[in-house]
Amino acid sequence: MILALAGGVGGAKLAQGLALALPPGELSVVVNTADDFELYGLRICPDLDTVLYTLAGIADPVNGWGIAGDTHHALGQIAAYGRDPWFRLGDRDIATHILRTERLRQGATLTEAVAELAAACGVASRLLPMTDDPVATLVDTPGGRLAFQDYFVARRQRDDVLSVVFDGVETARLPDGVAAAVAAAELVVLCPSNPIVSLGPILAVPGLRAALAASAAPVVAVSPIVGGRALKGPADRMLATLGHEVSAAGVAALYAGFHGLVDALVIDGADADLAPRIEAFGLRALVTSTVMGDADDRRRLAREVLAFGRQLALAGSEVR
Ligand code: FO1
Repeated sequence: MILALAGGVGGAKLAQGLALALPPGELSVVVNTADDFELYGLRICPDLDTVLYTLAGIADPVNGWGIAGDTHHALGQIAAYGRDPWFRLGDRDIATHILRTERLRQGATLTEAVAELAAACGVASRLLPMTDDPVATLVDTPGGRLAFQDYFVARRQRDDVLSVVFDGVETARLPDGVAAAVAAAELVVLCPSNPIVSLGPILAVPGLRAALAASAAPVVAVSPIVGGRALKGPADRMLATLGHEVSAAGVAALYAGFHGLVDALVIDGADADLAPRIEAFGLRALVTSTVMGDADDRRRLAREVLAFGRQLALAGSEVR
C-alpha cells in the first residue's frame, strides 16, 4: 500500500500518476481539509474535490480544480439575486457539495461522505480527509487576519502572508482510516503541494507525525518549487514572506525541520545544482523532471518516485 499526502492541484496530479502506476486499490491519499468552508449553506472541500475529480478523470484541464466542461448557471442566478458570485462553483460541482452536505447533516462523517462520492465516481484509490473535525487555515497579512479562501480566491493571493494559523487543529482527531493507512504504508509520498498551507495542516493533525515516525516506510517529498518558482499558486511568495529560501533547498530545509520525518526530496533537473545542499540537510535527493503535464508525465514521475522509495526502503532495511 502506498500513502500520498496531498493538497490541491499539484498534489492531485501526482496522486493520479500514482493511481495509474499502481494496481487498483493500492493507493490511499490523505487530503488537506483546512481550506474547507461553508458557502450558501453548503460544505465546500476544494482540495478533496480536486483530488476526487482528478482521480476520476473529470477535472477541468485548465484550472485543475472543478469539473471539465462545467457550466455556471446556478452562479449566474445567484448573481441575479444580487449576491457576489466570487467563488466559481460550477453546476455539476454544486451537485457534489449538495450531496456531501446532505450526508453530513444526516450524521455521516466527512470520511464516509467522501468514500461514497469516490465510489460513485469509480475511484479505486482510498480518499481520506486528514480529519473529520473542523480545521480552518487563517492567514495573517499586513491588513489583518483572513479566512483562507478570502485570501486565496476573493483577494487573489495579493496579500503578504506573515503567519499562518490552523484553527482547531490542536483538538482535531486523526481518523481511524488515516492511522490504518499510515500503518499499512510501504512508502509515504508528500506530493508537490504547498508545504505551508496544503501539507502543513495535514502534518499538524495530532498523531499523524508520530504515526509516520513509528512506521518503517520511507517518506519521500516532491518539491513544489522548480527553478525558484511555484508551479502553481502562491507557495513561492508565501515561503519568502515567512522567511524561507524560495528554492527546492528551502523546501528541503523546511522538511528537515520535521527532525528525520522526511527521508528524501525529489527535485527537478532545473535544480540539480541544489542536490548537495539538500543532502547536507540530511535528505537524499533524486533529480528528475518533476513538471507534470498530461497523464503520461504524471505516471512517469510516479514510477520514478516509487522506484526511489523502493531503493530507500531496501537501504533502510540493510541498515536496521
Ligand atoms: N480557485 C480560484 O482561484 N478561484 C475560484 O473561483 C475557485 C473555485 C473553486 C471551486 C471549487 C473547487 O473545488 C475549487 C475552487 N478553486 C478556486 C480552487 C481552490 O480554492 C484552491 O485551489 C484551493 O483551496 C487551494 O488548494
